[in-house]
Amino acid sequence: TICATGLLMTDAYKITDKFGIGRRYDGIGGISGGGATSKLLVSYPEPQRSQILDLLFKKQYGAALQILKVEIGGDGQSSAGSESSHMHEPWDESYHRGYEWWLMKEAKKRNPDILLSALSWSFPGWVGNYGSNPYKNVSKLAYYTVSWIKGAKEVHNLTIDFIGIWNEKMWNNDYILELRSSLDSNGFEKTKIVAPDTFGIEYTGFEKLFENATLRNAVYAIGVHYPGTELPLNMRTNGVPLWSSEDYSTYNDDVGAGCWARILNQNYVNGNMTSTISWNLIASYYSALPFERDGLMTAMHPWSGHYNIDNPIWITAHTTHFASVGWNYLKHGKGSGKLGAGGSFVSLTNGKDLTIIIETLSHNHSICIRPSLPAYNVAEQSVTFVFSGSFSAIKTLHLYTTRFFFDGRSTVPFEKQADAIITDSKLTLRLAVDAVYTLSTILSPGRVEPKDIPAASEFPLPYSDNFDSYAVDEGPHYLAQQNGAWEVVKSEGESFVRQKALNREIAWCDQTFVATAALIGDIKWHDISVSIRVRVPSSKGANTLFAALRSSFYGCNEDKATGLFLWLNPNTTTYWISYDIASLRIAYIGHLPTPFQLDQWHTASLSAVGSIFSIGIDSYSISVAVEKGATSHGFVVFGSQGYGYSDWDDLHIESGV
Ligand code: 147
Repeated sequence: TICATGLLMTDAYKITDKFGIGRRYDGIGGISGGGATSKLLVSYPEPQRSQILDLLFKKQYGAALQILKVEIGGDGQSSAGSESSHMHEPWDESYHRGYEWWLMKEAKKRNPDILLSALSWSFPGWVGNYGSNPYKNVSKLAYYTVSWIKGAKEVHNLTIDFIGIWNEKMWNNDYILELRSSLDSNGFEKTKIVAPDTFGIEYTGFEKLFENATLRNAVYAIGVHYPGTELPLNMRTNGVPLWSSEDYSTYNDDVGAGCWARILNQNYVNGNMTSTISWNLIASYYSALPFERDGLMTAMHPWSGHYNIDNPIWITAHTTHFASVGWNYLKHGKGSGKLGAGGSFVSLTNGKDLTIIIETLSHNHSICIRPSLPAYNVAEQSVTFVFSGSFSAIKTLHLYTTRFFFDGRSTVPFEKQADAIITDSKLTLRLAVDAVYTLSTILSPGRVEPKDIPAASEFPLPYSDNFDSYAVDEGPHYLAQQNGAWEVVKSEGESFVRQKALNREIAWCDQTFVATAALIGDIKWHDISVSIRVRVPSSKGANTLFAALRSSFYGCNEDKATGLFLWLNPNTTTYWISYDIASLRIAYIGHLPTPFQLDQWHTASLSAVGSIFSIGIDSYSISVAVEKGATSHGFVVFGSQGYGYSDWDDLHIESGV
């Protein structure tokens, strides 16, 4: 508000605990998974990999996250890939698959207080008796989930603090009760249930569950997704802790950082939510997969070590460097609320220390992926904070600022300023538009970041992997499984990668089409050659295999994948070439001189140069002219139609011929 004189009007805001304090602060977190969002991170070289982990987890350094939420892999596609289940089948159990165990341990090394949370997106088929409903036998599902929590403890010495039900699908009251009692009887009384992890209208009605005391006691917090900072009144007032257990999912430029700043404050101010968790933790998947760069920072060039410290990292620091889990918010009107000329502020305290976080993000500079953001205005303003209660004696507060400009000037994130001086228990600050301010009795070093981050480079060609350098169950570098579970197997002196899912999973994606697939490389590849050895075991083998070049559209859109596909049918001579994964557009059908034998390694080669696609199977080869309209560039991909084992070894990729 600007007075007639041109001076800014000053609005006053109380900062006090005199009339009690607000809700308990449960922390800011990031999600690894849902799905495969950290796939490329694990392949980073040192020292970059440790630098990135420090930026995410180390206390008072970068984002200094307080919660790490991971996917419990279910072998099915869950956004940017699939993550391996700890039990592909009830008899195929391992706690050495994927990278979430590794990530949780790295997070704990950097912050022993970080809280761990876990949630399933898909489930292996057996959990639901090979149907599509995981709640068919709730004790089976509880056994599956509690086995994972037990594995975390017994194999990795990780304590899981929070566990969810099923990401963005309907919850089930019987299962919630079964899970609670199974956790308790297995010694996990302290593992708390957060539910239902659904969004929009879907969680309406969940609060009714709290009319039942047993259910109410089984659940620690209501976790909602993408609430747009608002919750229905009956949820806001029923006293149960409220979390935005998945939020953000926005391209991590400065508008994304603005989104994150606005929701971190306003999830509490408007919705009484006391924890916000970012999907995702780090954008560490190929940029051509869905939801490019929707993480707090970006690390998608492991071959070069290049990464980006995006500003959502420093926006997180504005809160996490200055408040711990277990602190309390100050009440609305007593230290938290909206500002007169737009924007918001929250205060957090442990009874002695005080932190105030202010954001003045304008509408167009803080739009998130969802839901749509109603119009509002923000203007430059002057604010006066009036301190009383436990805070009346505070004389100075450390000050940290982030100013976004959106006019070509670059953002200076999380910068330490001169301390703010409180006079007569009052502090007046002039607030710019599109800025974040932290005032705190706690001191932080401010922004300190690694120097000399290597430049980005293209995926290195030629590229070979004989899969000999991995441990059993490990997922090979850069090979991004999209459906099924692609793991290193060692048998009879050989080391190779096997697709291990045998049955259709209880899917998270809506698609009904089913193919296992793993991709590697660069969406820009057009003239490219690949050779790989492939074998289908006679026991539990897949029915139809494919290898493809120039292939695009994965994630939940795998059914729409296009490219140049070679298909092989074990035990027959028939092969075919298609322009899509669904084989709707067939280019050629041919016959091998001898049937493609089971239990034998065969060499498949594919090469695309200009409009000529050449394929070879062992000593047989043929070339076809690629039709107009076929996809001109994309990844190298392998897989099978339907489920069953397929073995892959000696991958070699080079450009051109
Ligand atoms: C969420 C998923 O839980 C994440 O795994 C990831 O896919 C994320 C990407 O934005 O989205 O799923 C949602 C899908 C659709 C909506 C909300 C969440 N929606 O339409 O509101």
